[in-house]
Amino acid sequence: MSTFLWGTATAAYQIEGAVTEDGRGPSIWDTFTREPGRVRDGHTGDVACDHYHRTAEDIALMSGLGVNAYRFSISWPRVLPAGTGPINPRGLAFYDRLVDDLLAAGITPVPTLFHWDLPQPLQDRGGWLNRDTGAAFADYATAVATRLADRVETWITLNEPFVHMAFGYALGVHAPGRALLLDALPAAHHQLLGHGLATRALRAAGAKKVLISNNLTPVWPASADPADLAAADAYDTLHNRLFNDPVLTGAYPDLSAFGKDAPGDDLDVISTPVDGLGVNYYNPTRIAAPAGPGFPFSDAGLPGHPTTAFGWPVVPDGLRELLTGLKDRYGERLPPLYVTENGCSQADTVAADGTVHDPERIAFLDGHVKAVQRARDEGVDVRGYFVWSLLDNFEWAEGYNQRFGLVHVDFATLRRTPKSSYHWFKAHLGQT
Ligand code: GBH
Repeated sequence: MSTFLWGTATAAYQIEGAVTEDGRGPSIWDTFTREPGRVRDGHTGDVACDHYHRTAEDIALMSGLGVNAYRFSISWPRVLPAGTGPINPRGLAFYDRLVDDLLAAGITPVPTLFHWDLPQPLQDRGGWLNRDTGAAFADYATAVATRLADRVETWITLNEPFVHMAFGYALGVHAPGRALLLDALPAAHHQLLGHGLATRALRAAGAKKVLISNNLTPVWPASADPADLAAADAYDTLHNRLFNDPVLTGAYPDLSAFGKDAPGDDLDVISTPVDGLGVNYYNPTRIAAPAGPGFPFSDAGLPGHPTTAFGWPVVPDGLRELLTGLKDRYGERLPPLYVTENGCSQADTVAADGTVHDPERIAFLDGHVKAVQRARDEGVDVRGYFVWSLLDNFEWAEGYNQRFGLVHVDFATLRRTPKSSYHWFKAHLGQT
């Protein structure tokens, strides 16, 4: 039996800063954050947590926490500033050192190749609406794995292609800020194609395990009314099945509720076997019949539960339901599961005595870790759990206004302060 991975997760644009250093090229988030009105308070990732210059301190924080794994993302525009073409040696060297330093600290590196920071030159050619981006992604995967796969065993291709498609291309609330509604669907297919091509490229370069991390949600119909049931089924198709079925079964779900034909090509590449499925879980979603034109469903909200600072409902058993539901749906085709993100934002402040007291986060993590254990008791093969996040960081359209870290960051001084949840998690790991 392999060791259960207990870790923390971060993403490059959310923590690194140093956006013009050592030859890094611009990403779509550098562009988006400069457009007025896109991000709350006009915040950008220019400095973020300054992790690029504080990796030693951040690795020490993880050593102190006692985790055995770290999920981070590699910035494509640091490695390939133009998106394709020549490698930027200084960009790749940063991750090479990071991997060495993690291994020296006894922490297994688990890199994600794409966590939403597409090189801007590729967006100028359509980004994920352009099928060539899939091939470019595979070349980038080759460049990184050729350098790191001698030491990195487990790789994640994409982070949450659903959220990137929905927020970035359908609704326009994330970079690249396109609001194409259902015409965003090609961004799903090309991300999936990129995932499949990159999976093959990673293996060819020596990667042992390849995962994709999908943001998944249990879908709860608002009532037993057939219109609500049909809407819930449509939402489940779009949010969960669109990015799981092609990878795990080689077939798209029926998209007729969206008035679309599913793509018929590339499924052999997309369904290249993976060694695990990354599951990012935040909350269930309650769905009702559409309230107007546009999408064949509407979000009914989920009252009656505690909420995070973001207003998201806290439903720990939703994670058990999600994990067991995957086993029920995919059966023998389901690879081992890794919870690659789970966590909550809270309005954390440093008290006069220098401590950060976050009992709601402790309750959140305790409830969700127990839910994972219940799923394992019910026979689901779960092999890892990563807290989102190690540090408070740049929370996309919310800027620095939502704090998800086990470690508080004062964004004026960049001072790190472990929260009480950090001490709780450390003690909890000691018992597992
Ligand atoms: C992840 O996305 C990202 O991978 C990560 O970068 C990010 O920082 C982190 O989570 C925290 O946001 O409207 O109440 O039903 C999470 C995607 C999409 C999950 C919105 C929760 C809606 C909650 N999220 N979703 S609700």
